[in-house]
Amino acid sequence: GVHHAWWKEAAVYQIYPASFKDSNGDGIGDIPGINSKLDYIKSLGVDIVWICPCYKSPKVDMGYDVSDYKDIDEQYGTMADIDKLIDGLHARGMKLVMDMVINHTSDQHEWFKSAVSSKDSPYRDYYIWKKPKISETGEKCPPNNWLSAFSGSVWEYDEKSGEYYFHLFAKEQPDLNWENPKVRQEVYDIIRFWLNKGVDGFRMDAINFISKEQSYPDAPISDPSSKYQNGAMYYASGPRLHEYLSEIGQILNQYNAFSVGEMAHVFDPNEIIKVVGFTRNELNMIFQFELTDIDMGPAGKFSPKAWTPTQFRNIANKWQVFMQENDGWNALFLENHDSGRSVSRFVKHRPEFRSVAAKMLATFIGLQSGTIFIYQGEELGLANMPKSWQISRYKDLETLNYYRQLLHDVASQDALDIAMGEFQKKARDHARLPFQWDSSPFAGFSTVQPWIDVNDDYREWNAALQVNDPLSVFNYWRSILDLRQTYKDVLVYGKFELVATTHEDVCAYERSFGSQVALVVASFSDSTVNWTVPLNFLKPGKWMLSNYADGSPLQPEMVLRPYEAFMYLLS
Ligand code: TEU
Ligand code: CA
Repeated sequence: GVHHAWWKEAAVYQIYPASFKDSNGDGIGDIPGINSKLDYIKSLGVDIVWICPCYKSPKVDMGYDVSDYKDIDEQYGTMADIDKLIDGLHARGMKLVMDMVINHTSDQHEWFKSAVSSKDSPYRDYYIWKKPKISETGEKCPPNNWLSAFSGSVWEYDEKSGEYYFHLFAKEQPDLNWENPKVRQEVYDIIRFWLNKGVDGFRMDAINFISKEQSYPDAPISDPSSKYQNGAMYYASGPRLHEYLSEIGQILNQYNAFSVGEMAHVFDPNEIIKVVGFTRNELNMIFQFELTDIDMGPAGKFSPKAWTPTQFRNIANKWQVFMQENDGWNALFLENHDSGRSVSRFVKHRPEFRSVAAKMLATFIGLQSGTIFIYQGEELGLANMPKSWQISRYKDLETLNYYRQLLHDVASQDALDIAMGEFQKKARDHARLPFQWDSSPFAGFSTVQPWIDVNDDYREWNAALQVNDPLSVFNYWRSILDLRQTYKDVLVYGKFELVATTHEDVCAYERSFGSQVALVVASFSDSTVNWTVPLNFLKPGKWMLSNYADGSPLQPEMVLRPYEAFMYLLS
């Protein structure tokens, strides 16, 4: 049978500190703000809170560029505020998970400042340095052709030493050299520091990138229109990844800590199971992005791709079956701080169905096998910024660098329009708009204009309206988390099996444990569809959940309403 573990039964709530709640009227969310909302978080029924980075940082990448791992950025608060957060969560029976950003540091970290000051610095080797490649015409070129996640080369030239340093993300985020055992000891020391403080575990940022192929070969040309190419095959699951993860896993095990790794650009299940296999002792689970990358084309995040609900459910099915057959574990999510909102991405834009569609997506993802992650505002069905918002209202460097690159390449108006259409779906800013607490000015997030604009719809879509409305998206998510706790055997540990459907827009699956069977149905269609229920489900059952006030009774031939979703418990 499936191994039991406390972290398999948990539901996680992700907080983006800058955008959750501002306590001191500077327009930026902060830790005291989070501390003032713990009862709200508890009322949703989650067990773990994961906060995005709030360490000292120049915030070129919103805190994913850390300049001091053992201190809190003053914009977000103090160490005492973090202690309060830990205590406040523990007092309510919840845990705190912090974001560990250890693939790279900020260029303002003391290590890098020293490393860049001289080739003889004891910290030089904490980072990755290479001599230029000399072109046929005698010019200095980057050592290879890899593309950075935020556009341009992964190599930045340092005049002083005549060498390049390596950065997978922004040039202000130099990658650490994990080949250096001293770097690993420093990182492990940071991990222990936070565990000793009482933190319960980590979300490990970009963790699969820590081991690079040491020959740094050129990547094959996958995008002929670009000067730089995707080199993921040489760093996304590098030669020493599992050695390093085992070292980390050992520390985490000593503390019985929670771990979820971010593992982008890897889709091979045989690579992923090495990280999350139950007996491997590397990480509890990872975020893999095959499902949520479904609308991304071959040229990267902002290249378009058409997709169908059938493909969507088949990808989900693939990972469900794989993990249960190989003793692994899934991290279930549709949103995070790096993407657009699920109601604006995975269903059509039909404002009249926004609430049912948000609940349908919650049903689809929330009752699968795995640990469920909810991103702040997802529990309210929050949506992307309106399409009428111009590029000048976007803030994130990923979008802006991409846009500038297009302008620099003198892209056609068509190409710019296509890019804008993709930003409207997938830009990271959508998820980073201020949390919508109530209908007061600035959505109750702050008393002043926040660092990023509040979405236009905050008077109709906010927490205050939803917490007391039994039919709200918020209370629907509550029911899902509640069902997962009440029916742990079947909904946490039970078997997953896709149910064959006669309609391409319908996703149906069953979870089962012994004679207990849960049937979950989710329609991705914005019109009514006919669905023939397989015979084996036509037995006495208990209706448990529906996103329409009058849940449909199970019958041989069903007419599912737009985005209808429900769960039945059969026995
Ligand atoms: O993201 C890592 C990552 O792989 C990115 O390519 C991510 O997929 C991209 O942001 C998608 O738009 C992590 C963090 O989640 C992200 O916020 C950071 O910017 C990044 O690491 C660098 O630390
Ligand atoms: Ca503040």
